[in-house]
Amino acid sequence: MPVSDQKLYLLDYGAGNVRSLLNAVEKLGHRIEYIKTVEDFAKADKIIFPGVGAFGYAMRALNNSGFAEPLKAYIASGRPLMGICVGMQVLFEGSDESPAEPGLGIFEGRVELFDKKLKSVPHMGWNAAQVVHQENVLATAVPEIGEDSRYYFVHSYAVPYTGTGAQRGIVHSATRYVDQAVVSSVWSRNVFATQFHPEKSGPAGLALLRSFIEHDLVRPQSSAGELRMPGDIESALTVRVIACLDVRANDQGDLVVTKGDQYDVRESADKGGDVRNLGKPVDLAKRYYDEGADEIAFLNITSFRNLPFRDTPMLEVLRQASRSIFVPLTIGGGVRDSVDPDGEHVWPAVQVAGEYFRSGADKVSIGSDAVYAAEGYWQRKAEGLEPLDGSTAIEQIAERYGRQAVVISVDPRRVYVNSPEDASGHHVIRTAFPGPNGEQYCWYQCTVKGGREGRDTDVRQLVTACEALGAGEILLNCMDKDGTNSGYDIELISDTKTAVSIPVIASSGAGRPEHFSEAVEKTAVEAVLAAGIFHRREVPIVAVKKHMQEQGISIRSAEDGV
Ligand code: 1PR
Repeated sequence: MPVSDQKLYLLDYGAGNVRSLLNAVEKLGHRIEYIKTVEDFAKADKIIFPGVGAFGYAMRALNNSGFAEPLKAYIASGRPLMGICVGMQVLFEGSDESPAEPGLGIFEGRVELFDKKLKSVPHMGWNAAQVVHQENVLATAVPEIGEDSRYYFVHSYAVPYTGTGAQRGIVHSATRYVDQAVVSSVWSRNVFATQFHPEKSGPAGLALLRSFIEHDLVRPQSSAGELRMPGDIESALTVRVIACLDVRANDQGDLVVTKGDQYDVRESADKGGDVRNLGKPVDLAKRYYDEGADEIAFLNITSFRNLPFRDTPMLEVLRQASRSIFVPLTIGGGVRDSVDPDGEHVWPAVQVAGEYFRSGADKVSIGSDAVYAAEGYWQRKAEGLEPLDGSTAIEQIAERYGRQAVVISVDPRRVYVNSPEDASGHHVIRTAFPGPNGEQYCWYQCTVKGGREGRDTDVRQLVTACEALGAGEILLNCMDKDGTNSGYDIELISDTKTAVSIPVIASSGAGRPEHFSEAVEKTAVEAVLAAGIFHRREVPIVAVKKHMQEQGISIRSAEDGV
């Protein structure tokens, strides 16, 4: 059947962002329809089954919609299915994530929580999918999965790779995350499924999706045999390089990418005092994708002034950007419970986040509201109450869309003190960069509303509370360093990195390629972010990656990104 005539369907159980996948399929020149009723299974020639969020949520949704049995029957019929992420996990018997909820049981085995002892969880970033068959029969069958390619993974649970027993007939590739080897793709007859997200894996991921859509990925019979042992699977996780775009309306009302010096985004009075304009958000983001950025972040920096999902130009930016950018997109700004200007309508933060996800975001970042949430968390603890009461945006968004979708954007500034006793109980560090009066210590004060208001909360209190509430990642800015080009605040980053077990993104102050490698080598952060030097074309992303590679830091190569 000509590819153009085939009926390609998407099995969406309403978990979250399928926009990225739709965009990727459209980019490849194909149309995809939603499975809306049980009858649609009979019409489908091929099904893509993406998954976002929790295992239990996915299984309940499949069962409640009556789709679980038709899906099994579809698979038994021999027609092709591609599962993605949780869409792969539910093919197994069950998961630690939701022990009460059995999986579809197509494959033997269970999904288990990563062991957090030696590494950050979730496993988030670009890693290799290493074909496990000894004779490599399968490597040539899906040429798009190459040993050198990197794919975007984001998950806290995985099927441990053993290379024995039932895995012989089904495992296609495995991936190492520090001390653990896990299954990264399965391939059994007409079912091909990946733990990683092809739709977010740049050109390498799009090539794999194209292969599924345009060819028949049916596993060759001859492929049973010995598999590589877990110890042979090498670690290949890369450090992510993220381009960040601070977006706001300028004085003419147009949305522009701006960039401040220590959060002040206006030109000096003698230059007119206008909001600095460094380019158009979608154009700039596309440029960074083409140049090999591993992730793009948009921060809607004046969203505390108005309701973000009334902010249709910003949503339009996201929609347009997500049509041509196939790496993860984060959006921040205004993710909080909001009241309509008429004072009648309350819009819960989870709804604001939902609007961002539907417009193409993969993650939302929460700034001010995270500080208030952390303050509430510590208050409840102090009062002997249950600190996790489900009331915060972090808990609600993590529950609905998965914790990997919740990034905490931290906007701290240094408060210098002469001794730890002067810090009113806040977590202090001894600094190698003394304060203006020779103070040897400092604590990091959290701010809200774009740095306009300081709070009586320190960064350590914020990040530990947010991790407990369900956040998946920390975007660690620093107001003292922002826009200075003088390098990251290594003291802040090191201190924060040791306080949490979720990934940390170093941000603020990058001015030279050496600053990126310094942050990785000294603090072991999972990702490095910059804004100004990329916008002003002072240092291109490839130069940063080339330098990091020369320093022996694992990065996603330019060929994979461009
Ligand atoms: O509080 O949830 O509504 O979110 C508002 C978001 O907007 C927060 O994430 C906050 O960081 C951001 N924001 C608010 N005001 C500003 C400002 O600059 N006036 N931007 C602002 C903060 C910091 C970084 C920046 C890095 C790297 N920008 O995102 O990109 O510091 O810069 P550099 O490489 O040039 O040094 P909410």
